[in-house]
Amino acid sequence: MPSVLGQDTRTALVCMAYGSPRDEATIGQYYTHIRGGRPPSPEALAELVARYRAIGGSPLAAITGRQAEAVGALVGLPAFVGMKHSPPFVAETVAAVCAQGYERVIGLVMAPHYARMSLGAYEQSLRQGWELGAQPGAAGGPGPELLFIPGFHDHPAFIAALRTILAEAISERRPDRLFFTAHSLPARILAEGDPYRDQLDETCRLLAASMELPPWEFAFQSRSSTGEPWLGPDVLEAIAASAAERVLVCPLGFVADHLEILFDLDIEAQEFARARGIEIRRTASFNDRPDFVQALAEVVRDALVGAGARG
Ligand code: FEC
Repeated sequence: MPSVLGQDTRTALVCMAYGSPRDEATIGQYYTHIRGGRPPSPEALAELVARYRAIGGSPLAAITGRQAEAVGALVGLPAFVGMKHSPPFVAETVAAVCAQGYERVIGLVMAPHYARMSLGAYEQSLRQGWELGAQPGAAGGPGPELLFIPGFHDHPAFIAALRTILAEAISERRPDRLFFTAHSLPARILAEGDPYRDQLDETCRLLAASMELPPWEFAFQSRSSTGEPWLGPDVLEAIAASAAERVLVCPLGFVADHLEILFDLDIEAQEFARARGIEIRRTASFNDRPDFVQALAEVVRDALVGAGARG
């Protein structure tokens, strides 16, 4: 594939994703990291182990690696991977990249929508790693410039890629109701003025404005039990309330196959639907589809052009 930027040897691309346990033995460690260092109860851990077992382990790490490699090749930048909750951790990756003498490090999260708890936390880890790796003397210079991409929920190339996977699923069999979904978060983020909910609405609005859709609504999925209210409506409750018989779910908050897709939608939602005589299908995950990789390349290119214009 031709590079959209030409070869740039001074800039490195760090692609970031949620992370997943390497094997069953590391699920406890991973879960503890997600919970900010607090180990889960034995019951909660057993329940998570059962979910990973049901999907045969998560493909997320392998897919993120392929996405990073493909975007890097397209934009002509060396690409590295850093994970939020499992090795290689974002901060460690960035520290190592900074110490290699690059003049600029660009951080791209494999998640379209900005929430302080999600993209904001990736940015923090990125900055921690940058501060470690850009210490005077680490690379013999002042350290690289850091450029963080705060999502791509309204980027025209991302909207176009979504349009393609939706058109594919709708033409295969027209649903009588379409549900857009994204990961739920604690409801308190709304009072804190977090942009997450508005960005999700904006993605749906842009899609609806650019193609003819079946009747649709937005719902959240994959909420955790943390003892506080999470954003709703939950997708399963919304599906049941809709009385639809043929449902299509488009999880537009996610860009790869992982536990929240392969278990929450493909196993849990399917069982829920079967018990009620509802047919549920979902749109294909982007993974390393060429149209999505092309969209990510455009996101990176635009960020570099914007940084050039500002600098
Ligand atoms: O396939 C895999 O191995 C990883 C699947 C996975 C993805 C993912 C994405 C997001 N999460 C987000 C927020 C939270 C908050 C909590 C939370 C908890 C979990 C648990 C697992 C898990 N998440 Fe996740 N998330 C994935 C997996 N997530 C496993 C722990 C068990 C459970 O609660 O189900 C609650 C933390 C707490 O307990 O304190 C909050 C957000 C995303 C989407 C953005 C992104 O990808 O970074 C937001 C994939």
